[in-house]
Amino acid sequence: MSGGLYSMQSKEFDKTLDLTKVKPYGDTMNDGKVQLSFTLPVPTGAEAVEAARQFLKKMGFENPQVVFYKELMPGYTFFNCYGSTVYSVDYTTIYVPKVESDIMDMHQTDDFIRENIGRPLVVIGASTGTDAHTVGIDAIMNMKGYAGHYGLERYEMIDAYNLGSQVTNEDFISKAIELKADALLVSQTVTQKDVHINNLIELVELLEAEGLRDKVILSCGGPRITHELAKELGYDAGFGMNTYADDVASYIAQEFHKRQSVKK
Ligand code: B12
Repeated sequence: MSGGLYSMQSKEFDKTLDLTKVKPYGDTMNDGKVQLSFTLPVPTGAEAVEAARQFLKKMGFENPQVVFYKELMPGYTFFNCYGSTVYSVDYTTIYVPKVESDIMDMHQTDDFIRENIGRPLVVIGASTGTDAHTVGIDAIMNMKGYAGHYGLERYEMIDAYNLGSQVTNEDFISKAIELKADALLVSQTVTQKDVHINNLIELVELLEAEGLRDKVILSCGGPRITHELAKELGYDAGFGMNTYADDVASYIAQEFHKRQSVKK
């Protein structure tokens, strides 16, 4: 069951909000106002604007309006549009599997590890396979952090190793063995032709072959990664957009402690 403080506040603000039939909010509750942009492969002009309007109608928008258009190159027109959608969603039935942990800040996580584990946790991260995107894994690991959240390298009780990008699964595992890693962080940004799925599965298979899978906390992340997908692929946790180091550090610390307690 979804809801939360924000919706409660909206409910107090406007009595017409019905969480079983939620529509986008523009100027007034339930007006269904949506802004969207797209390109049509047609020459710029009145016919292009009409084509965009008809397209919006077919998508279920009432009162469609093209508010901006521009030729991108001959034969292509870009549009910014508004419309009121006729559709709604039942917010009360939404269930999204998520990583379950209490999110702590850097100092709280350091204290938690110091008190409950008593030694620094070794965490290695990389953008693996052919993926050359480093900004996501850097955001999580870099000393200077991201959006005001320090990365794992800044944590006193985490020994963080960022191996960079295009790291093969074999090299990633070798490094995990060499450093006696407690947790592995895999970043995947490119999802064309499901390259991330194959690559993520391969890592799990190689870890299993080495007898390592159960000895590490295995997490993956990226803009198109969900916790649900990660679990399906044999990972312990998956992190998507808007993740900060705090989220993953809290999870690793608490999960490590939980496993330690089970072993005792
Ligand atoms: C910068 C960029 C590049 C740079 C990368 C530079 C670098 N050093 O990283 C360069 C120019 C090299 C590049 C190359 C390519 N790119 Co590019 N790139 C981008 C771009 C513009 C931004 C990505 C980014 O940095 N985001 C910012 C970070 C902070 O966000 P994030 O990655 O989502 O990370 C956050 C979360 O996802 C999460 N997270 C991420 N990883 C992890 C890991 C763990 C463990 C955890 C816990 C959390 C976590 O935490 C982060 C912080 O909140 C995107 C488009 C876009 N606007 O997103 C395209 C984009 C990702 N690129 C794309 C493509 C296709 C490519 C190329 C294949 C293009 C080409 N044909 O050559 C190549 C890739 C080659 C390769 N072998 O990988 C596509 C991917 C499409 C797809 N679905 O697969 C995108 C979406 C552009 C597009 N719309 O087509 N790219």
